[in-house]
Formats: sequence, structure tokens, C-alpha cells
Amino acid sequence: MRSMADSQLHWQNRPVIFADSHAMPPRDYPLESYWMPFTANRAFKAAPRLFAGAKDMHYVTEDGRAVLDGTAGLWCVNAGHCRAKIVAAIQKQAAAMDYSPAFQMGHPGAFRVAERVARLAPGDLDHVFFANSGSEAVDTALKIALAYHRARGESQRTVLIGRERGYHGAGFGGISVGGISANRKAFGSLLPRVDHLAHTHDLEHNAFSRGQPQWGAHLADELENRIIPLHDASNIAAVIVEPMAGSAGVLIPPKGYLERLRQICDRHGLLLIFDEVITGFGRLGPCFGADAVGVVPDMMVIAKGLTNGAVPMGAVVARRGIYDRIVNAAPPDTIELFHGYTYSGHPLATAAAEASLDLFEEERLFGRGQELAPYFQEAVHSLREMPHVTDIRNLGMVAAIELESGPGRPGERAFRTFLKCYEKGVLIRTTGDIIALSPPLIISRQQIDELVGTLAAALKETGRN
Ligand code: PXG
Repeated sequence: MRSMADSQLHWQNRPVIFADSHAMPPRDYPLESYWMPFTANRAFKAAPRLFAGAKDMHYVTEDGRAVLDGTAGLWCVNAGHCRAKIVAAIQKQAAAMDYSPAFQMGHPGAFRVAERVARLAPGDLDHVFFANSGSEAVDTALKIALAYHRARGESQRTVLIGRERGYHGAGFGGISVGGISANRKAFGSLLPRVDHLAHTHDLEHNAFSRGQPQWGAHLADELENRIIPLHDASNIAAVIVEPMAGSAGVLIPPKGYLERLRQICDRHGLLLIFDEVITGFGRLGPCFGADAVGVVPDMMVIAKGLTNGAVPMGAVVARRGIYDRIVNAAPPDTIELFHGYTYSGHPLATAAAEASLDLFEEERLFGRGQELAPYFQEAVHSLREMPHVTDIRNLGMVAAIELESGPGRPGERAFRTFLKCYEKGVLIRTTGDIIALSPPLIISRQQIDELVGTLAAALKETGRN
């Protein structure tokens, strides 16, 4: 593995400051016009936090402070920031061909990336449909599920099953099958004919688990015992779950749970879709969450790590039978699936994906994550005695620290911890009162200590009030 010459980190020819902040250069742009996503706009604009550079394990703030990235951006920069190979590939592609029409035309990069992803994917998942985000890819997978059943002559199969606390992006399809109420409540009736499994998080049985909890496989039986009888299997198209739910606070699948979902789907002809937007590309150890648990879904949704976060890209990887059925059911010489995006398989995205996949392989990145995971696990579980900690859980290179909410102030305690960590030069992520850690897989042991040590100091300070 490369040695990380972080002490030599420079930004705009200035050495990066690692400890105390220094005076901010005057800001020459107003903050008002940008309506920020999933952000408290007014609070942010009153006290902004802006990144202006990034390299390997660090961000650099607008005022030149280094911040250790404990979250791989938003779970996407698995090989670390601004890696030379990826930067060069994007630059080269931008100069050679900026854009190629996605419909009725092609370009080599899209075919090459599809073929490589097909080779990486488990089982016979070997056809790849490109989108530009996880949300678009989720919509694509749901549409493919409906089109597949229609092509098989079962067009009544339209019910989609998600899970409480599931996150599948912000599109109407994704929020419909998703199970985070804040993301749904303002947006009307959503997709009809959707139902949800219960989530698997239960601190009474699973608190402080290391890796997959022992308890909870039976929760999958709800699909067969409640949901299938209610809707009738003959009406259900697909079940979509994250192998490990990320956004809603790192909910680790109980041992045997996903295996049982697979068996039930098989028994009743339901497609099983794994949303691997976060779990893909080494986060849980092997390339995909499906590999980590040894379950082959019918489709996988991927994004984020596919391009190491450098250019937006999402994709659906479908089993051969799904592709064959939809394509072969259409009359010859016609468009088989009326779906796609202007930027499906964009040349800059495919260049970034090819370079990222090369880099992952050259650096044995997923193997490195697997080697580091036990050290990371022990480091995060050392936080158990910190104030207000009610649970710590982990799988691969993901961990969560759950805090007891302050009375009448849900989310506030974790967010204050986030702000303190940021002041101290470490980026973490919070959702409600759950702190999530998902560092780039290039992190060193020393940096794991720094991440966890800084978090411990912040938790102690936050815990005082
Ligand atoms: N599916 C899953 C499982 C995701 O985690 C999406 C779909 C949507 O992807 P796009 O590219 O449309 O954002 C996601 C996105 C967080 C956080 O830490 C998680 C995501 C995005 C932003 C923040 O809560 N996941």
C-alpha cells in the first residue's frame, strides 16, 4: 500500500494547516442562491462549512484547514480523493470526446465498463443499464422489474415491496419503496401499490454487535407470513432492500436474514433487488454486499464507488434472464425498453469508472478494507463507555455509534458532535442521533486512531450537556 505523505499536503501552493484554523480569506460570492440538498439551509448559511480541495484521506477547507475524511465523502470516495489515475483519465476523456449521444449511438467506454461490471457481479448478473445517480438507478431497477413481469405475461405483478428505514434515493420511485418518513411525508401519494417489511434494528437483542448480529433472521418471514398473503404473490413484482441499510443509520443485516428473503422470493416468483449504492465496491469487504452475505439477487443497483465519486454515475446490473426476457419479448428491430437518460454511460463517467476499477484492482483495495476491518472494529467499539452511547455496530469498513437523544431534541446531540469533530479536523456523518463512519479504504491504522480519538474527545465534550 502507498505510504501516505500527508505531512506534505499542499493546496493552491500553500501548506495545509492541520490543527488550528486561521483567518478566512474574504468570500467573494454570496451563499443565498444555492438551495442546498438535505441541508438546514438557514443554519448552514449562517455558519458555512466549505471544502475547496481534497487529496487522499483529507479535505481542505476554504480557509486551508485539513479535515480527515471519515465518511468517504458521502460513502463514495472508496479509494481516497483526487487519485492521479482517475484525474488523468477524466482529463484525457474530456479532451478526446466530451459527449456521445446515449440513444441509438454508443462509445467504447460504456461497453467496456458494462463488461467489467458484469465480470465483477455475482452469478449471472451480466447486463448493465447506466444512469447518473443512485436515485435514477433505483427507478430504473423498479421499471425493469415491471417490464420483466409484463414480458412474461404477468403484467398484474405491480406491487413493490421495500422496507422501513430503507433509503433508495430521492426520486418518486425511491421514496415510495423507501422507508424514511421524513423523506415521504411532504410528497403526496407516491407510487401506488407499495408495502414495506419491518426493519431489522432491535437494540434489545442486537446492541453492541460486532459484525452481523445473530438475532433477527426470522424477521424475513414477515414477507411470507404477512405481505404475500395480503397482496397475493401473483401481484407482487419485486422486493428491494439494501444489504446493509446505510442512510437510516447503519442497520446491519442479521445472519441468515437476506438468505431467507432470497428463498421466499424464489418460492413466489418475486424479483429480489439489492440496492448496493453504498455497499458496492468494497465497503463491506468483498466487491458487493451480495458477495459478503453469499446471496445472489436478481438485480443490483450501484452508484457512488463505481466512479470513486469523481463523476456522477449509477447503474442497474440485471441477471441475464431478465435482459433476455425483455429484449426477446419485443418485436424485432424495435426499442425493447422505453427508458434511459441523456447522460446514460456518459464518457466522463465511464472514463472515471474504468480508472477506478483499475485502481481498485491494482491496489487490492477491497482486500485492504478486509484486512483493516478488525482493527476498525476494535477501535470503534472502544467508544462504548463514552457519554450517551446506546449502541455501536459495524460491518466491513462501516460503523455506527448510536446516542441516546437529548430530551425533546432528537438528532441534536449527534449533530453537535459532528460540528465539534469538524472543528477538530475530522469529518463524520450523522443521521438522527446516529453517527456513521465509512472512511476511504486507504485509511491507515494511525488515521483510524485519529478518527476515533477525535470522535471520543468530541463525544466527551458533547456529553457534558
Ligand atoms: N440507494 C442507496 C442505498 C443510497 O444510499 C441512493 C440510493 C441514492 O443515490 P443518489 O446518487 O441519487 O444520491 C443512496 C444515496 C447519508 C447519505 O449518509 C446517503 C446517500 C446519499 C447522501 C447521503 O445519509 N445515499
